[in-house]
Amino acid sequence: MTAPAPDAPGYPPEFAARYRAAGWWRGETFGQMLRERAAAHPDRVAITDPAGDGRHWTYGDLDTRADRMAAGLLAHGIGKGDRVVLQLPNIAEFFEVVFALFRIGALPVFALPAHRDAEIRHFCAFTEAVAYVVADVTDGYDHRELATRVRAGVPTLKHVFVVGDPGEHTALSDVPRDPVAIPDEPEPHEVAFLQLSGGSTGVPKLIPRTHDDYLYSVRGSNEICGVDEHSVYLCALPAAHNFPLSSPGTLGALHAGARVVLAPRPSPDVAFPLIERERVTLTGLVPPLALVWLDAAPTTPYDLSSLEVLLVGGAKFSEQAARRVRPVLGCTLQQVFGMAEGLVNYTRLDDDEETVVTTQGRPLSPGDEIRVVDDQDHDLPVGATGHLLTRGPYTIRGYWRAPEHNARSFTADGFYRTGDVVRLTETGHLVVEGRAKDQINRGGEKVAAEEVENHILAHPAVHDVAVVSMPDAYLGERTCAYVVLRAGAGPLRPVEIKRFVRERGLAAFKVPDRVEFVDEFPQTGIGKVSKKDLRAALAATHSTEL
Ligand code: OOB
Repeated sequence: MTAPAPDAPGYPPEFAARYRAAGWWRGETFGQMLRERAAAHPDRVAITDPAGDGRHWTYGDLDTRADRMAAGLLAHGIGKGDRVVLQLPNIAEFFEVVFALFRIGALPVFALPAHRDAEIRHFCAFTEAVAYVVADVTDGYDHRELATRVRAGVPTLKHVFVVGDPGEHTALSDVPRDPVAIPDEPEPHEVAFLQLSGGSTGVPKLIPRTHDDYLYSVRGSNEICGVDEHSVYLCALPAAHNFPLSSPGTLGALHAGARVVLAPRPSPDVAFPLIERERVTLTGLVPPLALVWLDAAPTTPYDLSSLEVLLVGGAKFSEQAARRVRPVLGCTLQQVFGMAEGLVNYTRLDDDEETVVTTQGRPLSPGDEIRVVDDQDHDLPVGATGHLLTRGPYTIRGYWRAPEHNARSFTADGFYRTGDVVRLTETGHLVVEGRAKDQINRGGEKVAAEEVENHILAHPAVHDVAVVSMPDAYLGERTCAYVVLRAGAGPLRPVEIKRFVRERGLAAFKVPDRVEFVDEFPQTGIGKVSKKDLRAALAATHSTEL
C-alpha cells in the first residue's frame, strides 16, 4: 500500500476554514454517505440497470456490494492512495467499484469508454495505476486486448479486472470478499478521485477532487435542480463524466436517496422507452443529443410526461434549440455550464424563460468567486466580454502532479483560468461567448488541439500541422487538421492522416473530421500560426462535409 500522494495542491487553510464555517464542507465522505442512505432506507431501489434481464439494486445491495468489493480490493493489495483507472460503460458495477474505491481511499481515475491505447496508457503510466477496470467488450470493442497491451508497458499495473468474460485477466465478480474493517479510512478533506480535464495540452491533465468539495457540489446541485427522494435520474451520458456524475447526476440522485436509471446508450430508441417504463423525472444531455431528442419526441410512441427537468450542458446550447425544449418535451430546461475543475453554473427552476434560453446560468454557490478579465487580468465591467477566472469551495487549486502547468492555469491567488470567454449579465448570469483555450468542443466532447497535433506530427510525411474547430450545425464544432507536408513527400489523402491517428490509439472523437493540405500557414504578427485565420477560412467556406 502506498501513502496518499502529496500531489494535489490543496486549499489554503484560511479558505478551508471559511468553507467549513459556511457549512459547505461538512466533513463527510462518499463512503459514509452511502452507508447512511443504506441505513435509512435499505430496501429502496438505488440503481436500475436495464442490461440483460434488468437489475434493481437497493441501497442495501449497493452498500453491501461496495463493502464486499472494498474487502476484495484490499485483499488484492490495493489500498489508500492507490490509483485505479476505471473504464466502464453505464452498468451497475460502475457504482459498486467506485464506492468500494471511495471506501478504501483508493482513487478512481475516470476514463471514458471512448478512450483507447494512447489515453489509457497515459492515465495508467502517469498515475502509476495499480489496477485497470474494464468491461469485456463494449460496442464491439474488446477492452481485454487493450488491457493486455497497456499492461505490457506499465510496470505498476498489477491487476486488470473485467466485468464479464475476463479472458487472461481477473473477473471482477471474483474479487469480492467478506467485509473487513477498513484499515485507514479516507478523510473528507482528502482527494476522492481523479477526473479528466478536457484540456488544451498535449496530454489530458488530471483533476483531484476531494470528498468535501465534491459532496458540496452534489448537494448544491440537488437543491438547484429540485432533486429529492422521489426523483428518478436517467444517466444517458457516459457515467464517468463530471456532468452526469455530479450535476446533479448519479451521485446527486444517490445523495438524495433517489433512483438512478442507467441508459446503455443515449439515443431516443433506448432512452425514451426507459423514461416511460421507469418514470424518469430528470436527465442531462449535451446539445447534439438534446437536438436529436427534440426531433424524435414529437412522433415517439413513448410517454415522456414524467420528465420534469432536462439539463443541457457541456457545450453551448443554441437559443433557438433551447426555446423548443418546453413546447416539445413538456419539461423545464436547465442550462448547465460546468467544468470538471469545479465551477458549475445553472439556470434556476424559477428563472424566467428568457433567462433560461439566453444564458448559461449562474454559479451554484455564493462562495463561487467570478472574475471577468481582459488579456492583462484587469477586471472588466459587468456586461463586457472577457476571460472567466474562478475560485471557490469546489474548484480545484491545481491539477494533479502538474506544477508547471498549474503556474499557467491558476493566478497567484488561486483563481482557475477557465479558458472560457464570457459575459456577465446584470442578474449575475453568465453567457458563454467563446473560448480562448486551444480546444475544440465537439458537441461536449473536448479535443485538445495540441494532443491531436502531436500525433499527426509523428507521421513521417508531415512537416507541420494546426488543428482548429470548424462550425457544424449538429455538433456545434468539428475538428479540421491543416497539414503542411515535408518537401518531397508524396501526395497524401486525408483518409491516410485519419487512419494514422486512429492507429496510434487515439479515441475516435479526436480523429480529425477533416484534413486540409496547405503549403503554409497564415502567420500572426510574431510569426506564430494564426489559428484565428484558419478558423475564419473554414467558417467562410461554410462547408462541414466529412
Ligand atoms: C463539462 O465539463 P468539462 O470539464 O468536460 O468541460 C468544461 C468546458 C468549459 O470550460 C466550457 O468550455 C465548456 O466545457 N462548457 C460549455 C458549457 N458547459 C461546458 N460551454 C458553453 N456552454 C455550456 N453550457 O462540460 C461539464 C461539467 C459539469 C456540468 C456540465 C458540463
